[in-house]
Amino acid sequence: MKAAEIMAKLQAKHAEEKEFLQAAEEVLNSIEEIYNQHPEFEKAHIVERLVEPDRIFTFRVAWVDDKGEVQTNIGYRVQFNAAIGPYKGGLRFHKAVNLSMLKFLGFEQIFKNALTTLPMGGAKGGSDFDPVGKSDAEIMRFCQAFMLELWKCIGPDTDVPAGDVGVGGREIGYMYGMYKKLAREYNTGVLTGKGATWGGSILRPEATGFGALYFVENLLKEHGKDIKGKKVALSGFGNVAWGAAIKTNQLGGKVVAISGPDGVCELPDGITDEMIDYMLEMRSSNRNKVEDMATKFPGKAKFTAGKKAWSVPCDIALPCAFQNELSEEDAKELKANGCWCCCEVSNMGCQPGAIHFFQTNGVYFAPGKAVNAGGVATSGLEITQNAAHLAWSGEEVDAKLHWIMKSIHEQCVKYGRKADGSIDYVKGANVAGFMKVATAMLEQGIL
Ligand code: 2IT
Repeated sequence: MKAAEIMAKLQAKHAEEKEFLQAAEEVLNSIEEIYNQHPEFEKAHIVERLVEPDRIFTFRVAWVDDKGEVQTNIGYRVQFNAAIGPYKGGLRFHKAVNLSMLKFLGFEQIFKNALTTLPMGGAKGGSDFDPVGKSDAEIMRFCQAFMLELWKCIGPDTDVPAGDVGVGGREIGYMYGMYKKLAREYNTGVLTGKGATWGGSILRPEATGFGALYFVENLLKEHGKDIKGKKVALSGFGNVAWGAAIKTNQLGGKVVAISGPDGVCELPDGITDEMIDYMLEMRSSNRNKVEDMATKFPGKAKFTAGKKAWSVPCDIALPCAFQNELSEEDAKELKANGCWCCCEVSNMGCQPGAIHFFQTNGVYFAPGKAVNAGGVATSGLEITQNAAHLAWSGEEVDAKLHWIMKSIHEQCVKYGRKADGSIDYVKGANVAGFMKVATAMLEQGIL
């Protein structure tokens, strides 16, 4: 196969789907070499089948806001690939959600889930519902209306959604309640990210951020370095940045920045436990303003409107917010200010030009599908606990998460080691994930 030819066909077919095409191009370029060493892949048209989702559900979601007015949104579930297990992946509620965004996220999820070592296929869903400024009652009504359609598409052995941007424990609770009401089935394994008293795994809320820092630890160790005393710039202030901030502090790093759509908060003395707790309040307020941190902690957090976290000098940059949030210009600014490591925690957080710049200018770079896989991996552990009707201790979950992140790092090294000894983590993650899924597809016939 020629990656460029397949991409040209995809571009012609799905010209509007920019994010999906970007995600597909990165994977196809990475796997081209190994693919062509396996004529059986070519014969079975593995790649041509892999880039088309198994099925896509779209549906109308109508609900009534606090003023009594009717609102209409679109809901989606993209079931991308189930070669290695039931569909698994989050739900995103954000005003910019469209099919391209969910296809890119579902496609990434296939390879990420394969890297976790657990048997989970790839999926993603969500809605163009905008949580900003919504009351708790509006969030509940929207989640219930969304589940009125989604419940028929999912199930503990078919498709298990979880949270993503705009969907946290509160939203999962409202959706789970409605699922039980509609399906009259009480199997907790239908959604992950549940509350710890009703089937949720301990550490699932922290898992994406914790797992990311365990990956960073492995990467630094591989290069004879460690995180102690290093300055870490985080973007966002949501669930992922929150977990990353806690673990950075625990490992002896210093969080020097968090950010939001409104600007950046510089943290000259690092982030305290109180400030970390306040991140949760900022998120649940649905105001979407990082400036609130500076208002609450004057002197400790310095807010600058319109600037990104990447303007703050750091050793390690961790994008934790949204796709394409770090541009080539940002990468150059980071490097000029002394940054020498960037690990994507958000999905596809870096633009292709930024990745290229990092890789060709001596900045260690690792992609989201490896770095942030601890989140979905712990969702997988939640499914296991639900299936066995038991709950593991925090120590047990954390030990498994450690092992999984170490194993993901090893897979990246195995498939990403270059002739000069350096490691291409993008190639490593894509090839490792792809080989597992492609082999499963091959063994299961033409479908
Ligand atoms: O992007 C992701 O991996 C997630 N949003 C978590 C998905 C999950 O099923 O836990």
